[in-house]
Amino acid sequence: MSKTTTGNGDGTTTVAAGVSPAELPREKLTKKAITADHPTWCPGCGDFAVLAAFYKVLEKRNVEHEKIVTLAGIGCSSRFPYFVNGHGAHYIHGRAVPLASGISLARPDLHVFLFGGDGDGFSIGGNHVDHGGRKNINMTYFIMDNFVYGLTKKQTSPTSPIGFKSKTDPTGAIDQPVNPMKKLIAGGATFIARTHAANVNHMIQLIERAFDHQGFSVIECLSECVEFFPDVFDPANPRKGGSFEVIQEKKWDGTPEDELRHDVTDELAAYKLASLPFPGVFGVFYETDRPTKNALEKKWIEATREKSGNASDLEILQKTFDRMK
Ligand SMILES: Cc1ncc(C[n+]2csc(CCOP(=O)(O)OP(=O)(O)O)c2C)c(N)n1
Ligand code: SF4
Ligand SMILES: [Mg+2]
Repeated sequence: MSKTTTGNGDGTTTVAAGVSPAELPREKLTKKAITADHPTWCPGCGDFAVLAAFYKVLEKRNVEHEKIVTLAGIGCSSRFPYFVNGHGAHYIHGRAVPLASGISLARPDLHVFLFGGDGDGFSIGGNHVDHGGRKNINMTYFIMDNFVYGLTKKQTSPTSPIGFKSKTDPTGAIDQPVNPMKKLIAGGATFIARTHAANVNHMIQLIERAFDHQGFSVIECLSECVEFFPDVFDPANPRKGGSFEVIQEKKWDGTPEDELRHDVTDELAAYKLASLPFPGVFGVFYETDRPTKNALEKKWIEATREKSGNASDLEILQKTFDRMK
Protein backbone atom coordinates (compact mmCIF):
# COMPACT_ATOMS: atom_id res chain seq x y z
CA MET A 1 0.00 0.00 0.00
CA SER A 2 1.27 3.50 -0.83
CA LYS A 3 1.55 6.22 1.82
CA THR A 4 0.18 9.77 1.58
CA THR A 5 2.58 12.26 -0.11
CA THR A 6 0.62 14.32 -2.64
CA GLY A 7 2.67 16.25 -5.19
CA ASN A 8 6.10 14.92 -5.91
CA GLY A 9 7.06 18.01 -7.94
CA ASP A 10 7.54 16.04 -11.13
CA GLY A 11 3.92 15.68 -12.15
CA THR A 12 3.47 12.41 -10.26
CA THR A 13 1.46 12.02 -7.09
CA THR A 14 1.68 9.37 -4.44
CA VAL A 15 -1.70 8.72 -2.87
CA ALA A 16 -2.92 7.26 0.38
CA ALA A 17 -4.38 3.79 0.36
CA GLY A 18 -8.04 3.89 -0.61
CA VAL A 19 -7.91 7.44 -2.03
CA SER A 20 -8.60 7.86 -5.74
CA PRO A 21 -6.12 10.23 -7.46
CA ALA A 22 -9.14 11.88 -9.14
CA GLU A 23 -10.33 13.04 -5.69
CA LEU A 24 -7.09 14.87 -4.87
CA PRO A 25 -6.43 18.54 -5.72
CA ARG A 26 -4.43 18.67 -8.96
CA GLU A 27 -0.82 19.71 -8.85
CA LYS A 28 0.04 22.65 -11.13
CA LEU A 29 1.70 21.48 -14.35
CA THR A 30 5.37 22.52 -14.34
CA LYS A 31 7.97 22.68 -17.08
CA LYS A 32 9.92 20.02 -15.19
CA ALA A 33 6.93 17.70 -15.43
CA ILE A 34 6.48 18.14 -19.19
CA THR A 35 10.17 18.07 -20.13
CA ALA A 36 11.30 14.69 -21.38
CA ASP A 37 14.50 13.91 -23.24
CA HIS A 38 17.31 16.35 -23.96
CA PRO A 39 16.62 17.92 -27.41
CA THR A 40 19.07 16.62 -29.98
CA TRP A 41 18.83 19.53 -32.44
CA CYS A 42 21.95 21.42 -33.59
CA PRO A 43 22.93 24.34 -31.33
CA GLY A 44 21.07 27.43 -32.61
CA CYS A 45 18.30 25.52 -34.44
CA GLY A 46 15.04 27.48 -34.44
CA ASP A 47 13.14 24.42 -33.21
CA PHE A 48 14.44 24.94 -29.64
CA ALA A 49 12.43 28.16 -29.37
CA VAL A 50 9.28 26.38 -30.55
CA LEU A 51 9.72 23.76 -27.84
CA ALA A 52 10.21 26.49 -25.22
CA ALA A 53 7.03 28.28 -26.40
CA PHE A 54 5.06 25.03 -26.30
CA TYR A 55 6.21 24.24 -22.74
CA LYS A 56 5.18 27.77 -21.74
CA VAL A 57 1.65 27.35 -23.14
CA LEU A 58 1.12 23.99 -21.45
CA GLU A 59 2.33 25.45 -18.17
CA LYS A 60 0.32 28.67 -18.52
CA ARG A 61 -2.88 26.83 -19.42
CA ASN A 62 -2.23 24.20 -16.75
CA VAL A 63 -3.26 21.48 -19.21
CA GLU A 64 -4.07 18.19 -17.51
CA HIS A 65 -0.84 16.25 -17.91
CA GLU A 66 -2.48 13.01 -19.01
CA LYS A 67 -4.45 14.86 -21.72
CA ILE A 68 -1.39 16.02 -23.68
CA VAL A 69 -0.68 14.18 -26.96
CA THR A 70 2.16 15.20 -29.30
CA LEU A 71 2.48 13.53 -32.68
CA ALA A 72 4.85 13.95 -35.60
CA GLY A 73 6.05 12.47 -38.86
CA ILE A 74 9.77 12.29 -39.69
CA GLY A 75 12.32 15.10 -39.79
CA CYS A 76 14.41 17.14 -37.36
CA SER A 77 11.30 19.08 -36.32
CA SER A 78 9.35 15.84 -36.08
CA ARG A 79 11.59 14.70 -33.23
CA PHE A 80 9.47 17.00 -31.06
CA PRO A 81 7.39 14.30 -29.26
CA TYR A 82 10.58 12.81 -27.79
CA PHE A 83 11.10 16.03 -25.85
CA VAL A 84 7.62 16.25 -24.34
CA ASN A 85 6.66 14.13 -21.37
CA GLY A 86 3.13 13.20 -22.45
CA HIS A 87 1.44 10.72 -24.72
CA GLY A 88 3.07 10.86 -28.12
CA ALA A 89 4.41 9.20 -31.22
CA HIS A 90 7.10 9.83 -33.78
CA TYR A 91 5.21 8.32 -36.68
CA ILE A 92 5.61 7.66 -40.42
CA HIS A 93 6.95 10.45 -42.66
CA GLY A 94 4.03 12.74 -43.62
CA ARG A 95 1.40 10.62 -41.87
CA ALA A 96 0.94 12.44 -38.57
CA VAL A 97 -2.43 13.93 -39.64
CA PRO A 98 -4.17 10.58 -40.27
CA LEU A 99 -2.80 9.20 -36.99
CA ALA A 100 -3.91 12.35 -35.17
CA SER A 101 -7.34 12.18 -36.83
CA GLY A 102 -8.01 8.75 -35.36
CA ILE A 103 -6.83 9.80 -31.91
CA SER A 104 -8.80 13.05 -31.98
CA LEU A 105 -12.03 11.33 -33.09
CA ALA A 106 -11.70 8.43 -30.67
CA ARG A 107 -10.62 10.57 -27.70
CA PRO A 108 -12.07 14.08 -28.12
CA ASP A 109 -11.10 14.88 -24.51
CA LEU A 110 -7.37 14.88 -25.41
CA HIS A 111 -5.39 17.90 -26.67
CA VAL A 112 -3.87 16.64 -29.90
CA PHE A 113 -0.80 18.59 -31.07
CA LEU A 114 1.19 17.80 -34.20
CA PHE A 115 4.68 19.02 -34.97
CA GLY A 116 6.63 18.64 -38.17
CA GLY A 117 8.51 20.22 -41.00
CA ASP A 118 7.79 21.73 -44.40
CA GLY A 119 8.76 18.46 -46.10
CA ASP A 120 6.61 16.38 -43.79
CA GLY A 121 3.59 18.71 -44.03
CA PHE A 122 3.69 20.05 -47.58
CA SER A 123 5.44 17.31 -49.61
CA ILE A 124 4.83 13.75 -48.53
CA GLY A 125 2.03 14.76 -46.15
CA GLY A 126 0.58 17.50 -48.35
CA ASN A 127 -2.56 15.61 -49.20
CA HIS A 128 -3.27 14.62 -45.60
CA VAL A 129 -3.10 18.27 -44.52
CA ASP A 130 -5.83 19.12 -47.04
CA HIS A 131 -8.11 16.36 -45.80
CA GLY A 132 -7.55 17.18 -42.14
CA GLY A 133 -8.56 20.72 -43.06
CA ARG A 134 -11.67 19.98 -45.09
CA LYS A 135 -12.90 17.51 -42.46
CA ASN A 136 -12.06 20.04 -39.76
CA ILE A 137 -10.79 17.44 -37.33
CA ASN A 138 -9.93 18.94 -33.98
CA MET A 139 -6.15 19.24 -33.56
CA THR A 140 -3.37 21.85 -33.58
CA TYR A 141 -0.64 21.38 -36.18
CA PHE A 142 2.57 23.40 -35.79
CA ILE A 143 4.66 23.31 -38.98
CA MET A 144 8.30 24.30 -38.43
CA ASP A 145 9.19 25.60 -41.86
CA ASN A 146 12.93 25.93 -42.54
CA PHE A 147 12.65 25.87 -46.36
CA VAL A 148 14.84 22.74 -46.50
CA TYR A 149 14.98 19.03 -45.66
CA GLY A 150 17.13 19.29 -42.56
CA LEU A 151 17.29 15.73 -41.25
CA THR A 152 18.44 14.29 -44.57
CA LYS A 153 21.06 17.05 -44.89
CA LYS A 154 19.93 19.64 -47.39
CA GLN A 155 17.58 18.68 -50.17
CA THR A 156 15.18 21.14 -51.80
CA SER A 157 11.88 21.21 -49.89
CA PRO A 158 8.44 22.30 -51.15
CA THR A 159 8.98 25.75 -49.62
CA SER A 160 12.60 26.26 -50.78
CA PRO A 161 12.80 29.46 -52.83
CA ILE A 162 13.70 29.40 -56.51
CA GLY A 163 17.50 29.47 -56.85
CA PHE A 164 18.19 27.61 -53.57
CA LYS A 165 21.23 25.40 -54.06
CA SER A 166 20.89 22.00 -52.44
CA LYS A 167 21.98 18.40 -52.93
CA THR A 168 18.96 17.83 -55.19
CA ASP A 169 19.33 21.15 -57.02
CA PRO A 170 23.09 21.83 -57.14
CA THR A 171 22.59 24.62 -59.64
CA GLY A 172 19.61 26.13 -57.83
CA ALA A 173 15.94 25.18 -57.37
CA ILE A 174 13.75 25.82 -60.40
CA ASP A 175 10.32 24.81 -59.09
CA GLN A 176 7.70 27.24 -57.83
CA PRO A 177 7.51 26.84 -54.01
CA VAL A 178 4.30 26.05 -52.12
CA ASN A 179 2.67 29.02 -50.43
CA PRO A 180 1.65 27.46 -47.09
CA MET A 181 -1.04 30.02 -46.25
CA LYS A 182 -2.71 29.69 -49.66
CA LYS A 183 -2.55 25.89 -49.51
CA LEU A 184 -4.12 25.84 -46.06
CA ILE A 185 -6.88 28.28 -47.01
CA ALA A 186 -7.73 26.28 -50.13
CA GLY A 187 -7.59 23.01 -48.16
CA GLY A 188 -10.24 24.17 -45.71
CA ALA A 189 -8.31 24.53 -42.42
CA THR A 190 -10.36 26.64 -40.02
CA PHE A 191 -7.52 28.41 -38.17
CA ILE A 192 -4.46 29.47 -40.17
CA ALA A 193 -1.60 31.52 -38.77
CA ARG A 194 2.06 32.31 -39.34
CA THR A 195 4.86 33.11 -36.92
CA HIS A 196 8.66 33.16 -36.53
CA ALA A 197 10.76 31.16 -34.07
CA ALA A 198 12.76 34.28 -33.21
CA ASN A 199 9.60 35.81 -31.66
CA VAL A 200 8.71 33.58 -28.72
CA ASN A 201 5.94 35.84 -27.39
CA HIS A 202 4.20 35.86 -30.76
CA MET A 203 4.51 32.06 -30.97
CA ILE A 204 2.97 31.70 -27.51
CA GLN A 205 0.03 33.98 -28.43
CA LEU A 206 -0.69 32.00 -31.58
CA ILE A 207 -0.36 28.57 -29.94
CA GLU A 208 -2.84 29.74 -27.30
CA ARG A 209 -5.30 30.91 -29.94
CA ALA A 210 -4.94 27.69 -31.89
CA PHE A 211 -5.39 25.75 -28.66
CA ASP A 212 -8.71 27.56 -28.03
CA HIS A 213 -9.92 26.99 -31.58
CA GLN A 214 -12.33 24.12 -32.18
CA GLY A 215 -11.22 22.43 -35.38
CA PHE A 216 -8.18 21.97 -37.60
CA SER A 217 -5.75 24.72 -36.63
CA VAL A 218 -2.39 25.16 -38.32
CA ILE A 219 0.50 27.48 -37.54
CA GLU A 220 3.37 27.85 -39.96
CA CYS A 221 6.49 28.92 -38.07
CA LEU A 222 9.63 30.10 -39.84
CA SER A 223 12.26 28.14 -37.92
CA GLU A 224 15.82 28.54 -39.11
CA CYS A 225 17.98 25.53 -39.99
CA VAL A 226 21.32 27.02 -38.98
CA GLU A 227 23.14 24.08 -40.54
CA PHE A 228 21.67 23.94 -44.06
CA PHE A 229 19.88 27.25 -44.67
CA PRO A 230 21.29 29.85 -42.27
CA ASP A 231 20.04 33.46 -42.10
CA VAL A 232 17.15 32.86 -44.52
CA PHE A 233 14.61 34.36 -42.10
CA ASP A 234 16.67 37.40 -41.08
CA PRO A 235 14.46 39.72 -43.20
CA ALA A 236 11.68 39.06 -40.64
CA ASN A 237 13.90 39.24 -37.58
CA PRO A 238 14.31 42.76 -36.10
CA ARG A 239 17.40 41.58 -34.16
CA LYS A 240 19.03 40.81 -37.52
CA GLY A 241 17.98 44.04 -39.23
CA GLY A 242 14.64 42.73 -40.56
CA SER A 243 11.09 43.77 -39.79
CA PHE A 244 8.41 41.59 -38.25
CA GLU A 245 5.12 42.94 -39.54
CA VAL A 246 2.15 41.78 -37.49
CA ILE A 247 -1.35 41.54 -39.02
CA GLN A 248 -3.64 44.14 -37.47
CA GLU A 249 -6.95 42.39 -36.89
CA LYS A 250 -10.29 44.14 -36.96
CA LYS A 251 -11.59 45.20 -33.58
CA TRP A 252 -15.09 45.91 -34.90
CA ASP A 253 -15.04 49.21 -32.99
CA GLY A 254 -16.56 51.32 -35.76
CA THR A 255 -13.47 53.58 -36.08
CA PRO A 256 -12.15 54.67 -39.50
CA GLU A 257 -8.83 52.93 -38.80
CA ASP A 258 -10.70 49.66 -38.31
CA GLU A 259 -11.68 49.80 -42.00
CA LEU A 260 -8.04 49.06 -42.83
CA ARG A 261 -7.65 46.20 -40.38
CA HIS A 262 -7.85 42.54 -41.43
CA ASP A 263 -11.06 40.56 -41.05
CA VAL A 264 -9.84 37.08 -40.14
CA THR A 265 -13.10 35.51 -41.38
CA ASP A 266 -12.57 36.91 -44.90
CA GLU A 267 -11.04 34.14 -46.98
CA LEU A 268 -10.21 36.39 -49.94
CA ALA A 269 -8.54 38.98 -47.70
CA ALA A 270 -6.48 36.17 -46.17
CA TYR A 271 -5.48 35.04 -49.65
CA LYS A 272 -4.37 38.57 -50.50
CA LEU A 273 -2.21 38.72 -47.35
CA ALA A 274 -0.69 35.39 -48.35
CA SER A 275 0.29 36.92 -51.70
CA LEU A 276 2.61 39.52 -50.14
CA PRO A 277 6.27 39.04 -51.07
CA PHE A 278 8.67 37.34 -48.66
CA PRO A 279 8.96 37.76 -45.69
CA GLY A 280 5.25 38.69 -45.71
CA VAL A 281 3.19 39.28 -42.58
CA PHE A 282 2.66 37.35 -39.35
CA GLY A 283 -0.36 36.53 -37.21
CA VAL A 284 -3.78 35.05 -37.88
CA PHE A 285 -4.64 34.99 -41.59
CA TYR A 286 -7.92 33.12 -41.38
CA GLU A 287 -10.27 31.81 -38.72
CA THR A 288 -13.76 30.44 -39.14
CA ASP A 289 -16.25 28.62 -37.02
CA ARG A 290 -17.32 25.49 -38.92
CA PRO A 291 -18.60 22.28 -37.25
CA THR A 292 -15.80 19.84 -36.54
CA LYS A 293 -15.90 16.25 -37.74
CA ASN A 294 -15.64 15.35 -34.07
CA ALA A 295 -18.99 17.05 -33.37
CA LEU A 296 -20.69 15.84 -36.56
CA GLU A 297 -19.58 12.26 -36.02
CA LYS A 298 -20.72 12.33 -32.39
CA LYS A 299 -24.17 13.48 -33.50
CA TRP A 300 -24.31 10.80 -36.16
CA ILE A 301 -23.26 8.07 -33.69
CA GLU A 302 -25.92 9.22 -31.20
CA ALA A 303 -28.64 9.27 -33.88
CA THR A 304 -27.61 5.81 -35.15
CA ARG A 305 -27.61 4.41 -31.63
CA GLU A 306 -31.05 5.82 -30.94
CA LYS A 307 -32.40 4.33 -34.18
CA SER A 308 -31.00 0.96 -33.18
CA GLY A 309 -32.81 1.05 -29.84
CA ASN A 310 -29.72 2.17 -27.93
CA ALA A 311 -27.75 -0.89 -28.92
CA SER A 312 -24.16 -1.30 -27.72
CA ASP A 313 -21.18 -0.63 -30.05
CA LEU A 314 -20.71 -4.37 -30.47
CA GLU A 315 -24.37 -4.93 -31.34
CA ILE A 316 -24.32 -2.13 -33.93
CA LEU A 317 -21.16 -3.59 -35.44
CA GLN A 318 -22.70 -7.07 -35.53
CA LYS A 319 -25.84 -5.70 -37.25
CA THR A 320 -23.66 -3.97 -39.86
CA PHE A 321 -21.83 -7.23 -40.58
CA ASP A 322 -25.14 -9.09 -40.77
CA ARG A 323 -26.39 -6.64 -43.40
CA MET A 324 -23.27 -7.27 -45.46
CA LYS A 325 -23.81 -11.06 -45.55
C1 LIG B 1 8.68 7.56 -46.98
C2 LIG B 1 9.92 8.32 -46.67
N1 LIG B 1 10.49 9.06 -47.63
C3 LIG B 1 11.62 9.76 -47.37
C4 LIG B 1 12.17 9.71 -46.13
C5 LIG B 1 13.46 10.48 -45.88
N2 LIG B 1 13.19 11.69 -45.12
C6 LIG B 1 13.26 11.70 -43.78
S1 LIG B 1 12.97 13.21 -43.14
C7 LIG B 1 12.78 13.88 -44.70
C8 LIG B 1 12.50 15.33 -44.92
C9 LIG B 1 12.43 16.12 -43.68
O1 LIG B 1 12.22 17.45 -43.99
P1 LIG B 1 11.23 18.35 -43.16
O2 LIG B 1 9.93 17.68 -43.02
O3 LIG B 1 11.24 19.69 -43.78
O4 LIG B 1 11.86 18.35 -41.70
P2 LIG B 1 13.19 19.04 -41.13
O5 LIG B 1 14.17 17.94 -41.00
O6 LIG B 1 13.61 20.07 -42.11
O7 LIG B 1 12.75 19.60 -39.83
C10 LIG B 1 12.94 12.90 -45.68
C11 LIG B 1 12.84 13.18 -47.12
C12 LIG B 1 11.52 8.93 -45.13
N3 LIG B 1 11.98 8.89 -43.89
N4 LIG B 1 10.40 8.26 -45.44
S1 SF4 C 1 19.91 20.12 -39.34
FE1 SF4 C 1 18.88 22.09 -39.32
S2 SF4 C 1 16.75 21.63 -38.77
FE2 SF4 C 1 18.00 19.86 -38.23
S3 SF4 C 1 18.54 20.19 -36.07
FE3 SF4 C 1 20.21 20.99 -37.30
S4 SF4 C 1 19.72 23.16 -37.53
FE4 SF4 C 1 17.83 22.14 -36.88
MG1 LIG D 1 12.31 21.35 -43.28
